[in-house]
Amino acid sequence: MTSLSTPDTIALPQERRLVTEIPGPRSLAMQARKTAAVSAGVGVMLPVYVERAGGGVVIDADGNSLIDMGSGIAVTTVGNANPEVAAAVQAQVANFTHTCFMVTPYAGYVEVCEALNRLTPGDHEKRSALLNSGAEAVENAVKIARAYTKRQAVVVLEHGYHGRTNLTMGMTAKNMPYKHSFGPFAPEIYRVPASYPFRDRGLKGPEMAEIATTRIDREIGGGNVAAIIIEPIQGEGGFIVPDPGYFAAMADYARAHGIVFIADEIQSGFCRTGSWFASEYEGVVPDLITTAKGIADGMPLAGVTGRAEIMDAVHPGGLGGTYGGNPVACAAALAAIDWMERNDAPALAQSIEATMIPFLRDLAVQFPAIGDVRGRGAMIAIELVKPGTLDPDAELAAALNRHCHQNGVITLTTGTHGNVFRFLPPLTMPAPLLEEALGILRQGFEAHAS
Ligand code: PLZ
Repeated sequence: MTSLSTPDTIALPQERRLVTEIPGPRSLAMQARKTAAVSAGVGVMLPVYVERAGGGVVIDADGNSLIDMGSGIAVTTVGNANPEVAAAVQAQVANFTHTCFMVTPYAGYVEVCEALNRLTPGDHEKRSALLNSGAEAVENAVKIARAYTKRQAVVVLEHGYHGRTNLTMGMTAKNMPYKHSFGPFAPEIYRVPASYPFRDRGLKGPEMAEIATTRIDREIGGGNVAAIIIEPIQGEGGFIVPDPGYFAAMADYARAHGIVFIADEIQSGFCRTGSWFASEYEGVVPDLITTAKGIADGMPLAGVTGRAEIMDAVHPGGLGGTYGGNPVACAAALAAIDWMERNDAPALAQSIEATMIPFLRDLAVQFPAIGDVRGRGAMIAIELVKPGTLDPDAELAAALNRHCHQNGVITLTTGTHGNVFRFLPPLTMPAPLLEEALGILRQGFEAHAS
């Protein structure tokens, strides 16, 4: 088994190396203990038990070194156990682990809020609040929007994903596995069409926005809506990049009706898409923005950031939680953000896109099962269909996923129909490893696709 040396003293070899079947015997033994100890409701996609990770690799209990094309679902953007983040966490954890910011505060929380206010789109005056998870950030954004507007309705999109708590589960589109048998859901949630260029039969972004806003006018009334909340690139829905103009038109509609426009950038934010925030691609300045995932390299941290007058509309004490903005998570975030700024993280994501998109387009010419190639930066996907149709091919996505896993590449599927194969490499992925992962994907197509 790999010896556990500290990440800042010995870099992990950046290689794909398989020494057992995937999963290997040690992982399988642990998976048997998992089945006996952990609720069956908590699923595991690939039961390799991790011992170390960094750069572009994950090393398991059997000594296999796998290429990481998932970043723990878009979280370890600056590299798993990034040495600078690890050092900041170690220093903080040795000083103090917790006080509760609402009881006796500390500078790290304020500094993360200052960074969020500075880095998010728009140069207006902003405020932030820190929470523990993406779902909690979305819940708080809705609370804030309702307090500010004194309205109740919340508008979300088809294919949207916002979390697994009761409110955010209701805001999420997909039944299985997120909602099935877990109702009743919170009231006053309304779903309108998204822009999904591959499936909109030629309808353009502004036309899809017209359909969505007409629906809001007719069925809810714009004046009753507290918030419209949209992922600028839909993540769990299938890495759906809206057609140009859709996102901006929805923001314009919100502004015209006094509705708080919230961008859920939990998956697309923090340089993942080749800019700091994906809202920037349409020049949209959201009223509020939710962040999590990439903000702190895996330490649990999330934020809501937005216009000062909206964020300050909540009564004092109305926002908070025991752990929100935990000092160790804040230290990680400050180190991760500093790394992103010094290493021009948006450019790193763009260079991943520059490698992946041409490769996948080329693959799509060879394999017509690839109906669509899309995404930005290091958030890239292919949508798989029965050739020549729009019929989703979830079986092929599952077969390719298995192929990649068995050959030492950690990949993920996504999408309302489970037929989207997605890539979320860390920005520290060495170029040769990225090429190697793509080569294994090609072999998967050769073995499984027509
Ligand atoms: N909003 C846009 O992508 C989390 C979900 C994984 P939490 N996406 C990964 C799973 O199956 O639970 C997500 C997101 C967007 C909100 C969330 C929720 O963030 O930190 O998982 O609560």
